[in-house]
Amino acid sequence: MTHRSTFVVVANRLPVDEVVTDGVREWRRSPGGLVTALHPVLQARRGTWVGWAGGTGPAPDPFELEGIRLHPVPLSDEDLERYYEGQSNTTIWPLYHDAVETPAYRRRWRDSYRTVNARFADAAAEVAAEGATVWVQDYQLQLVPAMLRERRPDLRIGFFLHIPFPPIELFMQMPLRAEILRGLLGADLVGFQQRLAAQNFVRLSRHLLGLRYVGQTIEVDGRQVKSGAFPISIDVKEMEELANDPAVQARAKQIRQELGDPKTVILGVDRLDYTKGIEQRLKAFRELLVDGELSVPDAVMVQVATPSRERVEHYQTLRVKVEREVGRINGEYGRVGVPAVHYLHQSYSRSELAALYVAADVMMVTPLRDGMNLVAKEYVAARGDRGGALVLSEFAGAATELKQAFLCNPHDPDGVKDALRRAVTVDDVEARRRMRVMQRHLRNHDVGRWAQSFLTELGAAWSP
Ligand code: GDG
Repeated sequence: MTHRSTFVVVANRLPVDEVVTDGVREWRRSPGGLVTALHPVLQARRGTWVGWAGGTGPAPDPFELEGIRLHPVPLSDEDLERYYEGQSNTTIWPLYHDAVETPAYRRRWRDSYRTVNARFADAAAEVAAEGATVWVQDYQLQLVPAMLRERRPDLRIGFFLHIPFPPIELFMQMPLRAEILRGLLGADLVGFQQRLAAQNFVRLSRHLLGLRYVGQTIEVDGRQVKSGAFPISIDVKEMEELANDPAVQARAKQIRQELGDPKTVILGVDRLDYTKGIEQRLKAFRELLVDGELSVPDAVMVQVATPSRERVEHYQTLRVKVEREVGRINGEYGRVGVPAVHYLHQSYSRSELAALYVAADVMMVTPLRDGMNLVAKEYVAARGDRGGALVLSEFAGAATELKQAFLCNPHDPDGVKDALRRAVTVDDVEARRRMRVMQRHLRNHDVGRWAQSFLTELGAAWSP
């Protein structure tokens, strides 16, 4: 018989990876703020996480790992192509990010999105105990709240969107628009990263469905659906400890040496995604080299671009563009043994990332649009009292909180150049002052507090 939980998380991906050591397969918890934040609640309440385990074909049987029950949902190759790469990442992802790439719409992707969302709703309905709290995550599963309410009206349902929610004019493009909105309105609480996103959502409910709202609460079929901003964060303590680990400190020194002991190390860390503004930041760096305001080997740039969604066409095109630009900069400004841009299309361990944060004088986070951007927060947490400067796009959710960063508009090349110039030349005292203020903010707003405030607003008991 299925074990039923009073607390259930539903997300596209399970927080585990399958690893094979010496021919033996086992599951390992994958790192990440969401799972860290929810782990204590899941553990205390014998909670269940519903999600895809990776791989296609039949799903593994439900299992338990470190006190969490994991309930895999299967995806076929076709689901992966249509629901995940198609509807989720070629329709919704670009549309919700201000259509910085043109979204594509296909009937068969929508059909698959519906089918897969229903499969997740069925799984959640199966594992949730009477009156349980179910927390659905992110843009891949926007139909789940309504589908779940239909199956299980006794549940308390929360939904959190990790990416931006677009203004009415853009949202209205989507053929699935009314169904998605009704899907979200199946929740009791719909959370966003930003206040503006929550406003877009309530206005849209009036515009598209003629619903009434008071403040951030919408009335739907006699129910009250609350919405609001719950800016996500990181496990601040974990990143501080990691950055202070002697091995990480030593590695940071070694990285600087390997880079040729430059005066200024400029760093970018992103999934290779067209929303992240990687080309814009390379352009700013190149122009400062052209103008002679920066020169190699005094200043070098390290760009980690983690492989992501490699079967989606927009991502393949982006990779070509970024790599062409890196090649161009290195061709013109590198020297034998000293490239201007160290470009790394690879994945790294948490500790290697922390070492890079510690090694970097300037961190560039320049997305054209980003729900939050955790890299910006990780850099600040990793700095301790070492100073350093953060160049941050106004279009990242994080900009609302990290006001002492060097803010810029990534669409304006002169603005990015100016912010980079100021970050490179800021004096030590001023740099430390800015970093201290941002650190204080993060210590009071870590991911645990994020989860707690969402669940409290949802009316779910936080402790068992
Ligand atoms: C979505 C929203 C929102 C990156 N490369 C490696 C690696 N990373 C880690 C970073 C960071 C995470 O991945 C990326 O998080 P971001 O927030 O920067 O971006 P998205 O992936 O687009 O996340 C975003 C977030 O959801 C949470 O709500 O902030 O706006 O788009 O933690 O450190 N980690 C490892 N190796 C890598 O090579 N281990």
